[in-house]
Amino acid sequence: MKAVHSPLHAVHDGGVELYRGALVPTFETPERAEIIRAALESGGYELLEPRAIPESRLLRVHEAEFVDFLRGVHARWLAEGREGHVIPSGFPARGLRRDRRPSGISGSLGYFAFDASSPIVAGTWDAALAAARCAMTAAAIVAEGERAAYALCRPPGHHAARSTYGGYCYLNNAALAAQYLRDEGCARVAVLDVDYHHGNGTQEIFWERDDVLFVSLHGDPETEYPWFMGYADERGFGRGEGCTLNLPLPAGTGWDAYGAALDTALAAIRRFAPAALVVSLGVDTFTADPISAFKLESRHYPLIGECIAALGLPTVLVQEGGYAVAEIGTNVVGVLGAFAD
Ligand code: SS9
Ligand code: ZN
Repeated sequence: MKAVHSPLHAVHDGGVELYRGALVPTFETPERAEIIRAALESGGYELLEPRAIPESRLLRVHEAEFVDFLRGVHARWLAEGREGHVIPSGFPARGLRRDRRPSGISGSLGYFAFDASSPIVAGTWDAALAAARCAMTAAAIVAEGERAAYALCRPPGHHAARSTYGGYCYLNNAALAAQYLRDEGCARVAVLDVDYHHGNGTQEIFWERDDVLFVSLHGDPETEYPWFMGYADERGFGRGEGCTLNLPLPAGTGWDAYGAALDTALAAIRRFAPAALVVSLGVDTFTADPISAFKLESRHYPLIGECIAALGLPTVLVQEGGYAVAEIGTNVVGVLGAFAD
């Protein structure tokens, strides 16, 4: 099985995030991708660099103004005499105007970001673009006839929406892969998000569409990030009504309840009868994950892979979260094994 990886991920580094009242080093580190890469190499996966897919392809999913902002914000931050990491500090909450995009840098940041856990450093744009290209390259490989391909995306993507970033995510790699498959002729595409956190960005992007099904298993947003989306009553809107399925699960969820929810998710995907599948593959459901609260063990990841592979669909697997760095390679390759040739 082909795995797409770019060394450029490493230029997105050195960030700090606001976590429980303190600025701490980000949980989302370059080491994560290096450990996954090493596990892929020892597992015999064929590692490829992404194709030079034109940036215009990003506009199939993201707003042009947002893409321009992400590309330029770090240089602007420095040009205005600020130092270090770009972190927003104020957001248009209820009662404030969200129709205005202030021209100043602090207001622009609050307008395009939705949290303070996603620093922008000098290399963030290059890494995010490389990750998006990894996902679209994996989609291209599957569109060309491979049964499955894996994109080692870093930074991750599922929290990034059409014109907002947050949750360590800047460009929505999985949504770009799903749209790529649509544009290459797949009539319907399903996105299955198994990251611990709800994929609010992917949900928003496809919210009003009936050609892309979004199904997510995640920690209950009553207590878990991103808190303001991912509830079971969110089912899509307009033509897209019924094409979003959220399965929030309580903290402490182990394999039995997880496996049952996964069966529900897979049944919905079978009913939708897509031509292809994109998996937002987070392994922060692991019991030792430092920011999550499910209780899956390493032996459960091959079972997840087998259940998903049993759909028999052409499948693009896109890396999302997973912050228990020591086991991240084992857990990811555990899922991928079910798709290996
Ligand atoms: C939880 C803070 C969470 C963002 C987590 C993003 C995960 C991406 N107290 N910060 S997969
Ligand atoms: Zn996550």
